[in-house]
Amino acid sequence: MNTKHKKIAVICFLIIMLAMLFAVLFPVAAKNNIALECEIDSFCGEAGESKSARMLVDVDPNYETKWEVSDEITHPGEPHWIILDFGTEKTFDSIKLVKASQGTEDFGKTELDASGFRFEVSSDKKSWVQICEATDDGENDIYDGNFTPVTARYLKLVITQPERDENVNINQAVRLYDLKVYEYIAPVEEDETDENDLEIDDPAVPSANLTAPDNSDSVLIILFLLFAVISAIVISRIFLNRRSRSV
Ligand SMILES: [Ca+2]
Repeated sequence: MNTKHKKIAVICFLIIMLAMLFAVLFPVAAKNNIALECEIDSFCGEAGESKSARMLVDVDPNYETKWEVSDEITHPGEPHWIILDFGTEKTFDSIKLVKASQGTEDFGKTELDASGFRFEVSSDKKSWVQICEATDDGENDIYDGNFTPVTARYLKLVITQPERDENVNINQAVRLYDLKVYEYIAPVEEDETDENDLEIDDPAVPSANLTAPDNSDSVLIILFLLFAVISAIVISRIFLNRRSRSV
């Protein structure tokens, strides 16, 4: 392999590595988790202060804290539930729920993973609209829910199957380590038409008018890739120049 081929190989390698790095970093940077700013409006119970409802939506990158509840006294025969309050109406389009087996204390215990649950939204806590539901979801240790953007103040999680075993008592303990709710950001180019569409009477009802594809992600990815190519060329030149001097 001559010097020219080595140079091309180094550039290709650096482009791939930088593109992979941006691909990992980009989704994190692009999404706003509004659950971090919410208040816990109400919940069915909690297994002590160290496993409080707040632990479901705290800053917990390594999944070290959990909300756990197994209260059969307050709601016998009824599902566990929790309601988040965003303070004002927010528009969001995806949810990420981290179950027991991904958490530090229960790591690998897939039998403890909640397998049935649903999410509902409301702006008055009287009229609720279901936005997504999971049934027999025991094989997934993390649940990713994507749906048509909804605008609402309250988000309710109802657990219908607290563990992987479908025959387990509905009041059996449920352990959930993290819940993220990602805010929907409307495309910039959607101006006058979208403003009119957003004036809906009941913001809790999913609106088909808010489903326009978001092209901003593609533009940013292209910019990142261009930056990766330029960075790779610069780095490879420095690297090869140093090698040629040393030789
Ligand atoms: Ca947590």
